[in-house]
Amino acid sequence: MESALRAEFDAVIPPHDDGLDATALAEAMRDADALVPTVIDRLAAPLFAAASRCSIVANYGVGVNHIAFDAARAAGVVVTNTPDVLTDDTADLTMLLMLAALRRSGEGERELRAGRWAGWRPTHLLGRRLSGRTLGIVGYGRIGRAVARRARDGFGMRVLVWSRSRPADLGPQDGVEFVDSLEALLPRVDVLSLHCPATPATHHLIAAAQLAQLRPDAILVNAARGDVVDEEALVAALEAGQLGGAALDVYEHEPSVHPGLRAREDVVLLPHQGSGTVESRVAMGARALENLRDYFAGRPPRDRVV
Ligand code: 8YV
Repeated sequence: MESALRAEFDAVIPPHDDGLDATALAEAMRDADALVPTVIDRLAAPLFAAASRCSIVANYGVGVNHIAFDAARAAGVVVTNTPDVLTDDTADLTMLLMLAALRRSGEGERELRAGRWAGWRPTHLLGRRLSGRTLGIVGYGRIGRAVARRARDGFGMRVLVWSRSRPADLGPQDGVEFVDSLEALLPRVDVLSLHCPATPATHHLIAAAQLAQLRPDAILVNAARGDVVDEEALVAALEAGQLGGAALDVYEHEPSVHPGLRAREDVVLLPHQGSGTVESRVAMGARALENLRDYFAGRPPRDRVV
């Protein structure tokens, strides 16, 4: 992306992979016409309230919950994201999380690397089968649909879906059952997988009351955003044996991860790797660039969210 950006724009690219703090972000927005942030750049409301030259934030990523988009809208700043190009990789990683939790692959690898493996035994590290189980999907956007397809076609799973509003185009061709409420979905699933955006309405959508409705052997999978789950409540529910495990790629307070999660063998923990393939990351850069190019050429950017 770097050379493509430089070819078309007078680009200032930090010499490191870290996010920018509020001061550096304010400077960037004051001095540049456009900003390309990532999920680790917190674009809080005051940054938009301050007089700045920046008129477009072309986010590198699909989730925009790190951007105060009401403030962006009020300041007349356009916000775009990079959907589609990371859908397959994020859905693949979601399947990996499900398999890792049910087949106890983290436990197995930790045991082997620690030199504790004593060889094959008939009852050693027995997991549970993913194929044929019932999957509950919360949020039926691009990624939710891609997970549903994989689960149904690849693993013969029964797929139940709940989202805040029933998708208008949902039909028999989807091969999923739409459930009217989250409460009705929770007790029916073996695996609950979250694919909704992080908004005020989805903050702690999965909290103590919802976790208590899951089956005691159900697995919670989250490759969406950490704060959709009340992490404190999740740890308490796991400790109380209210669910059978969790497999997470995102956390409430990244990069810090609740010690109660890190301590548990029945929890799979990945460091926000959903779109982490060369293919996705290159395509995300190209998509952000395309949005910038269109905007500055006076065309509507295809991925405008604000
Ligand atoms: C990205 C993501 O790696 O696109 C998203 O919403 O969570 C990740 O896939 C990250 O956002 C990049 O900024």
